[in-house]
Amino acid sequence: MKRYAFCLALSFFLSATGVSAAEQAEDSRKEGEVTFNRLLDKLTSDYEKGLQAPAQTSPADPAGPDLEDRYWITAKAADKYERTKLLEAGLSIEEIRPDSVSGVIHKNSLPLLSEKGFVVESRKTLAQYVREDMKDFPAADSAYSNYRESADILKNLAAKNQDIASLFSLGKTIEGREMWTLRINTSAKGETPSAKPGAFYVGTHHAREHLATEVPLLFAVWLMDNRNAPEIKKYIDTLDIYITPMLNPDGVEYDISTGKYRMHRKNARTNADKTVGVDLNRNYDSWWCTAGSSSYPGSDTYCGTAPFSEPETQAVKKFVEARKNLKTLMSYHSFSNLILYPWGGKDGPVENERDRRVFAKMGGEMAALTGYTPELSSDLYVATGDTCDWAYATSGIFAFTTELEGGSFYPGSGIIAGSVRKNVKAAVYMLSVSGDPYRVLN
Ligand code: 0X9
Ligand code: ZN
Repeated sequence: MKRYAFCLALSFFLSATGVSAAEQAEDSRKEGEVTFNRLLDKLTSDYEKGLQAPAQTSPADPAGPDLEDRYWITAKAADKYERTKLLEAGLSIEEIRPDSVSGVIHKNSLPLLSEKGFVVESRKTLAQYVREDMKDFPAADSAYSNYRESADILKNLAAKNQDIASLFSLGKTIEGREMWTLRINTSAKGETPSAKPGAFYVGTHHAREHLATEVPLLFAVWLMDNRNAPEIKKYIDTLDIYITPMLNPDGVEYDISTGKYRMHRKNARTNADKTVGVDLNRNYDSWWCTAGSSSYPGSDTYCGTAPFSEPETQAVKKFVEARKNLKTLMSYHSFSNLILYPWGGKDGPVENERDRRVFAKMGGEMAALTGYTPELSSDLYVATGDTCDWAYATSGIFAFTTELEGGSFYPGSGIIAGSVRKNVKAAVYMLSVSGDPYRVLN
């Protein structure tokens, strides 16, 4: 089928029958069973409860000294080159405007900014930022899944769909948590290899980007709900699908464990200087620890002591290298409404002309389905050591980063349902091309 015709069919399916097909099937489900629409309903009602409970949404005390040591700053930056330099100075860039950016920086890195001539327009400690700017706090965000809840949903899906789904772990984190992965394949189970073309969805490299767990997790639920719909069944029958909603469970739990958000981005590694965490999206072996990455352990963009020094990135390496059948990868982050594709660590697109066209085409289609903007990663800023550059460079995988919406790390649970619905469409599109991504050029 021609791409255009396929997209029309897909969007008709999702809007007219697809997403709502689960609603129609809902009545026949047993009470207590986890389904996509029940989860979305719960999210909506939890959000409403949260809004009605001022004690839960009103500002709380900051989470301790950790938030006093780091700043939310706005600095002048006119282009991607200046943004890259700011990343190298240890700023994690979270908001980009035409001539400035905002993000998080450790107090020890602030002198470096002035040494390098950067103009800091405003700054406040994260404790102040939490008090003044955050819309929500963990109690009111109970709709988001913590480690145990996300694991329970995946276990439930695997148990209820044993003929096509299985659960395994990519490996253990530093604190011994599992990186649970739902595999959907009609013949192979667990870690057994498969010759079918593969698609890999991975969430939450960055701890505080909690929406990036919900999207792949609820996509897994949606897929299982719709497993018998012909438009979906054909992908389930022919592909090898992997969904790891929470790659960084230690970081996630560290971020929420005090009952107040800690704005933690990295994993839970205790560094030599006692600071916490390595930026997992700077730890892959792709021009490691050069542009857009910091070698200062306290920095939010700290690259670690070596490429793949961390169990989480090691696990992805082992997983990807053992599966030559993988064709596509989606890594979920938040919050800039973007669909990004390589290169990210080098200033320019991938060299192979055919691949470049596939990236642009797939990025454009997924952007149209989500309402996000497609962009070459390095046009945002050059940052080395990310997942997608590595996956494409070493295995030729068409690897994308989705920067979900939200406008903040903690946009509240009201954002989840809408974000999941639009990203399910893009995720299904990725399935539709995973058989042979080069077909998008026909
Ligand atoms: O900087 C990152 O790791 C990602 N943004 S986030 O705000 N979620 O931290 C974007 C990665 C895009 N990749 C490159 N530009 N290399
Ligand atoms: Zn991120």
